[in-house]
Amino acid sequence: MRVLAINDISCIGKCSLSVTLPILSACGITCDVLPTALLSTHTGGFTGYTFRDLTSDIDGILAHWKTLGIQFDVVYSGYLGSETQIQIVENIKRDFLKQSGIFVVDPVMGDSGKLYDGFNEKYVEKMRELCKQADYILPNLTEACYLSNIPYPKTGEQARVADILRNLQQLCKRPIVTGILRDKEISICYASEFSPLNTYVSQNVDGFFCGAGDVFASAFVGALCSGKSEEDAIRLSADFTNASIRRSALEVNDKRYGLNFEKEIFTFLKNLNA
Ligand code: PXL
Repeated sequence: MRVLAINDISCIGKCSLSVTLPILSACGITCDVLPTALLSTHTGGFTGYTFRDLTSDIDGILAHWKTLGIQFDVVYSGYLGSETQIQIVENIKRDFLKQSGIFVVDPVMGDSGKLYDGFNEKYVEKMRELCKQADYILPNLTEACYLSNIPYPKTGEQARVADILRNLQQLCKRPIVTGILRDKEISICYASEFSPLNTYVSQNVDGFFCGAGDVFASAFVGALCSGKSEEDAIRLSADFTNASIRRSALEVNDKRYGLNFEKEIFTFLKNLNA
């Protein structure tokens, strides 16, 4: 089983490839990487970070891979720095994903109702095109609202989850929307083969952690690659993410530094292999 993870390297802050590599390796899966950008930290809450766009390296990397005849079982894309990089990922899916392979898109663009630094509506439009190529998309609620053209819920309002999923299904058959808050609960809502609206509920822990979406998505890919059904993969990766958040709420003072997911890997693997 060979996964290609396309994502940035944020040197500090435990997100993107820094999260995906250890989680997939722990699952016993080969994780090859295509770094999209090199940042001194991620962009969530830090100021003054450096950002090196690696687009100009990618053509040469892909040309070399072609000479090796490499093909992937899974392509999983995350943070992409530009519309050009979205196009490159579409081409990678076409050229390097096995016929029976799985394409997972985490449309990393924003959180808490807002787009991250450097993204705009044109980028969202291009991301919709990429989502159309995907087998699974894993937006958080903010990204789901942007992709589905439904306003992000105001304080006290509930998210229009059924509408959001219906609109997302016009892009991709299997949307999985994370981070839907209701009272003391946080849910993942998804459209499956069996029903247009399924919900997996966890207890919410106050505080926003950067990289939680990457922990969830990486574990989801790891579980799928371990032969789990979509439903089981969602449950296992949600439990792992939730346990990591719970631990970090006690251990991490500055939430920008990401989740202490490392010590939860053992339990995740035990559940994965139960
Ligand atoms: O975890 C999402 C993410 C990934 N990569 C970069 C980010 C963020 C979120 O802020 O800034 C560079």
